[in-house]
Amino acid sequence: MTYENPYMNGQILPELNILEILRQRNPLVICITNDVVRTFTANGLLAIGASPVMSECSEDLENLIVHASALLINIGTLTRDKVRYYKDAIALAKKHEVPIVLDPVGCHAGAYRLSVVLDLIKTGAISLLRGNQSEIKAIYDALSPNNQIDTSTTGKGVDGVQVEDSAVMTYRLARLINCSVVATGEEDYVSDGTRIFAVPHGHPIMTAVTGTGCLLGAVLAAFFSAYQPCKNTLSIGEFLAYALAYYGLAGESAVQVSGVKPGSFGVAFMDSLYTLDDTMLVSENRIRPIVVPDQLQVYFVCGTQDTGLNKKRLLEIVEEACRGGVTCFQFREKGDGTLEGQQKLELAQQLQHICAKYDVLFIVNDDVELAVTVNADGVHVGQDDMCLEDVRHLVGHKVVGISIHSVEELRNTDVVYADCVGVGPMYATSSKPDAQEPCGPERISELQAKGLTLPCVGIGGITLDNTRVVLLAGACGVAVISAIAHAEKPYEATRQFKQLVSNSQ
Ligand code: TZP
Ligand code: MG
Repeated sequence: MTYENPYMNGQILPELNILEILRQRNPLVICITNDVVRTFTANGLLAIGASPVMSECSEDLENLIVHASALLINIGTLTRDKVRYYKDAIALAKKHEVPIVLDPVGCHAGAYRLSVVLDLIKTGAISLLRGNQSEIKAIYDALSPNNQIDTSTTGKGVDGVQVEDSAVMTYRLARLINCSVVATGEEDYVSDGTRIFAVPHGHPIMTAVTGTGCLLGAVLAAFFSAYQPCKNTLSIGEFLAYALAYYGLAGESAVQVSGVKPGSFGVAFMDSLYTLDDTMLVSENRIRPIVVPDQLQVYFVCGTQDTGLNKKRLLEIVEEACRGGVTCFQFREKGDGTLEGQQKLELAQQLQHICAKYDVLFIVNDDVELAVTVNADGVHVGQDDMCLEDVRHLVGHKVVGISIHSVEELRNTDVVYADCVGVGPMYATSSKPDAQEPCGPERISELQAKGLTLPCVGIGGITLDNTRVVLLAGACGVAVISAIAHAEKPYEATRQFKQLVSNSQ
């Protein structure tokens, strides 16, 4: 295997046994799928250790659904009768709390297909939407007509949307329809509406064997049954990223046996799905965490030092801020009288719970151990804290943020281990007693001119009045403490920040 993930070299890898759990559970996956791929899908599910059942009518499904771990709906060979059946199936799965994976095959190619897919999504019962990037784009464009990802500059059609665009689109669609989204292509993207991960797709020969995309939908459905035991270590997004990594790796190892020959590959692929194990999945480590600008639009930072050491008030403010539309929250508990140990941990969990409810990224300041213990979405460190390489090794695929104040600091920072940057203080601030001299928004442009490409936020003395200037200087969002924490109405203040940042992009 030649793939190198620059983020992760030498990482201390978690002990995961996803494939073992999956195989032990032998989940029953009910497949309502297309005429072309039935056999391939059934064999593929058997190879990964799942149990396939193809079902073709509601009466039959009603009996089967009670035993099911997941339901796959793949609209590949659509007929008018089937649409009725899909809807019945969704209602049944919903009633029995069975996760549903929808594969919107070809919905970018025909208006009728697209309308059917949109109807099924509208039920609000889909747990995961899995399509290729063109299909995902068609759905995104249909649901978000004023917010299309601009591909005109890339000179490519729908099959060639830019990498970054696909990640953004996957994230936005997941939030829009409130379910996880997987967009496959040369690189696959997955988002649960909070986190985003990129995973290499495997080998190009996979696209020459019909059914490999459709089987992936079924495989992802099977993986749902293994999530519950992993949920304290992995977010659903990261868990699904492991499923994609497994599938891609199986493709790569199969080619080594079969060579680039579609017929032999199909057979070798089944064998690889069957034999690949957790040790290989974890050690090959194909997963790359991604942070996109959208996630940093309004970044609220707070701890009890900002609420007169009042824990209850902090929880209220964070809930208001989440409701008002912050995209990211950083728990920064620092200074005289602030909480430590068990009390800090419990507060972190309460805050995390609030953030999860609103799909807001939950980041812990400085305390890498706490971030790992509570399984936060990420950690943010300063120049004087633990070095970035060590942070990355400890937190795996979590978001890693770093504070950078100057070009000199940028030179001394191993940015390859970070996902996003806080630049500041932009202006004078009373929230950080040891803050350096304000550097002004120009510092962001300066750092970018010196090669900083990671998404960054301006922090320090941010108000509604200076937000635009900070964005114009190159920030994709603003990080604030007092302008929200000390606002008379934190909800209203957040809404105003959100509106301002959204309108400026
Ligand atoms: N880092 C640089 S300035 C700052 C931090 C944590 C404080 C920002 O607080 P405020 O109230 O938004 O100025
Ligand atoms: Mg720090």
